[in-house]
Amino acid sequence: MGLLESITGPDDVKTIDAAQIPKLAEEIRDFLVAAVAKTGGHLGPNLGAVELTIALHRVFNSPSEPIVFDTGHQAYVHKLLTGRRAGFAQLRQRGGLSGYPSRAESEHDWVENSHASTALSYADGMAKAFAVRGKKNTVVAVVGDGALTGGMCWEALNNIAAAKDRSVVVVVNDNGRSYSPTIGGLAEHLTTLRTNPRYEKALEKVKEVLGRTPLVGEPLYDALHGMKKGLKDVLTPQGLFEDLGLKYVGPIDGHDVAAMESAFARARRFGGPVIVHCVTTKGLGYGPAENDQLDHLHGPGAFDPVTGREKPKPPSWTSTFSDEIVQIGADRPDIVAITAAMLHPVGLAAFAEAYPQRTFDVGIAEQHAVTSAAGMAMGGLHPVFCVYSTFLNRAFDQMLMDVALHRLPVTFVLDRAGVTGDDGPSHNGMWDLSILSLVPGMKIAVPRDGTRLRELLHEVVAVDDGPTAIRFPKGALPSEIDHIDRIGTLDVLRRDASADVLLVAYGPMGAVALEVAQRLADHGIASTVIDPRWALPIDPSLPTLAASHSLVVTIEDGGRHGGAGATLASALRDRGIDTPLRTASIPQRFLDHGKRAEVLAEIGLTAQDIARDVVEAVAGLGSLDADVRTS
Ligand SMILES: Cc1ncc(C[n+]2csc(CCOP(=O)(O)OP(=O)(O)O)c2C)c(N)n1
Repeated sequence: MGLLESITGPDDVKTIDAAQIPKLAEEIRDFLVAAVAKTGGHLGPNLGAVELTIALHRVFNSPSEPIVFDTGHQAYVHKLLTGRRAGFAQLRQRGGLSGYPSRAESEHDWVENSHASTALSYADGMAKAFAVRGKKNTVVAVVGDGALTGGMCWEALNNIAAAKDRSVVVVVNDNGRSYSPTIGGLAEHLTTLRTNPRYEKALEKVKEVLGRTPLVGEPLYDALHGMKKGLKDVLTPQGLFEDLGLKYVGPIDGHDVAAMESAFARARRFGGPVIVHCVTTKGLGYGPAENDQLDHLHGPGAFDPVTGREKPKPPSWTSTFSDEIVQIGADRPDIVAITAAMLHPVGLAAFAEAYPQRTFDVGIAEQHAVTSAAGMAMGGLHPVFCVYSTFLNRAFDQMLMDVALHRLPVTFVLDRAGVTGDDGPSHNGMWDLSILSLVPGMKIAVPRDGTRLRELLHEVVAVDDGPTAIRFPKGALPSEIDHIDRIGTLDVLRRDASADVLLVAYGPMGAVALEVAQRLADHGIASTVIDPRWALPIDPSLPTLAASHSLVVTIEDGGRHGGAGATLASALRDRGIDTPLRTASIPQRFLDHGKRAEVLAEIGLTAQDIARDVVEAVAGLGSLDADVRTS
């Protein structure tokens, strides 16, 4: 039996002989590569955190000493060490193991996340709770150098540093990367701490002599640390963490379990707030992930474990956006692009290559990105902020007050809008239509296919008197659907004679609506199918059309409350139009992970379910013949 197989929980990790740890680490890496190659998931971040997680579980007593992983994408090793190895066969599959920490899965997962830069605040709160309840438990927060660029971390550090008697150990897992290399002054500061040439040279010498890294507390460690500190103070006079009032230990080799155990144990004994700075290599131990400058193996789909390559992908929404924004950039020198640490995933790499001076990676800082965009717009530019729909939630107030109140021309490009599925509840882009609809003056474009994405992208960036948004889902482009007519800004996709039902389909739900229309036709119900192209503003011809049908059915890949359908319903009511309106949309609840199609089927957002619902509704209206009413 392998070592990994023998581990059923953290107690087993603690009893493994130190000499056996490298073997355990190797088994974990082999296991992770094989498992993630089959299911897809986060690879590079986990391969880099193997020793760090082993060391954490050897020192701290989870779950009474909570270990909170920031973002949670690097918690696979933690899952393996807390008895969830078998679940990896169904990682991110319906009913299987979640791709992030999950409270339902284990008492060792205190929080379930995926949105970055929260761990330190959770840890601060837990430490306060322990203190109020008279307990002394240490709380550990593990945060990457990427996540540390998020503002919440600094709000939390400000609090954590204030209480000298609350035991919070902040472990910085510094691999110099987010997806791409981590940007900004903080990243440079960490680099300075980690790569002082004289210190590095001395460390190498000491390692040669000792045959290992010196341990915290040993004279050689202290000598080296003192030397580094002296040099560091010259290079970075502010001594960032220590000036904040936080004890700083490091940098520690984040692949040396003994060194980390010693540092963690010391931090724990200290009993107050401590930063332990561990330097790791993302993807360590698996060539394709280690030498992965573009970070393809940060979070791949299924891939070939020999080459590290995924199957070639057909043109996607993201790649189509990527091509078009480069074209637009050529004609519009005022267009600038902003990403919150996701240059490649949001399709901005080509734009950055073509116009490096007009591309800004702001770190994992969505709120800052939006207000900074407002500033750029004030300065005469047209910023395009490209972000996953789910992460826009972070920046609602900035969008509302800093952009919209000032009527600034900022465009929000929302990738991964709608049900994304396998990344679980927090990754679904099901809130954007609701929050965007609340913003006065916001114009929201919803393309149904690649042609409409290109067309509407030109239209949104042409708006110069207020904010615009364009949303599209994850994955491959759907088949193109041509319109048969255009009324105002609306595309008519199908028009039956004497239509009773008006199907209003937002974005890619156009294809679903056409299938619904066909099913209705099979039941003798005539319909009109339109794609409004814009969720807001509502084209004046839409209420008129609604008034001439007996039932309006809206179909959208977004949350029900305040979504496109709800917004249209209230617009109709405001105009005194009382045509009944039904909304096919995502119910306002957190959706378990699974394939997109499985999730859509579960919530009834399929042509079959919608058609059944419409047939019943039409029968209820009593407007059609008896055959339909009783069918
Ligand atoms: C609010 C938010 N924005 C963006 C992301 C997307 N994201 C996931 S992991 C990641 C990089 C994290 O970098 P780091 O914390 O250094 O961890 P590493 O993957 O390098 O181990 C980003 C940007 C996110 N999870 N949350």
